[in-house]
Amino acid sequence: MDLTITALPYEYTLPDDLSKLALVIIDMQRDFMEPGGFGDALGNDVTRLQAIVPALKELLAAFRTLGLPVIHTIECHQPDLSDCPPAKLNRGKGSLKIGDEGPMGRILVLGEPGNGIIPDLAPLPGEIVISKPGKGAFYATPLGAILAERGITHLLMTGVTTEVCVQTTMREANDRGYECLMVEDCTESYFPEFKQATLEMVRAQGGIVGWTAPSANVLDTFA
Ligand code: C5J
Repeated sequence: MDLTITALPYEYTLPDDLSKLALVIIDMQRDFMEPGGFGDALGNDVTRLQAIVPALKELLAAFRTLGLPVIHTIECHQPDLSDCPPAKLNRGKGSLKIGDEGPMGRILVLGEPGNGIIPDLAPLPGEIVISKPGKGAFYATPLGAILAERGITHLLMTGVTTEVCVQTTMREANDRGYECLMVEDCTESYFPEFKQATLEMVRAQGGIVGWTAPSANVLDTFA
């Protein structure tokens, strides 16, 4: 297998041992993807996020076929909201706040129907699922310890939303020394211009935060 992915700002080199490469799928939850969830309560058009599901499903299937690590994250809070700082709880003045009862259960609360991952991308037994109270997946979670324990050094970043939880996690990972590539057609934002700006800013200055590439280039490398 050729261990390079055609990417920007230049080719991304995979580790010799592919088990050191993980697919990170950020927050593909009904709360962000479907009407009646957190994203919708904040006034966003959630339907546009659906566009990435087929490509992400294909990439996930490739990782599963190769037996490579897959890490899902969910943004969520405990039912008593003890892990939700007032600054987050009160931000936004949306139609529903975190913890309020919505059509899919309590908004952004762990275990509620709306807080789960969409069925198309449901985790399989054995795949890691990180519950995170913040935007970044390293904050107040065991993610760093899990990656270190498994010797994972390279991360393919996907999910929603590009400029919030995906970018925050990629920046956290970059500062911790991980080689990160954001998969362009497997991440989406409520704001197309923010997605474009994020892709450009992470790969600017020689890849100051990392690389970007379309999923076809990743799949070509695996073929
Ligand atoms: C947001 C996320 N946008 N998963 N969360 O609040 O990006």
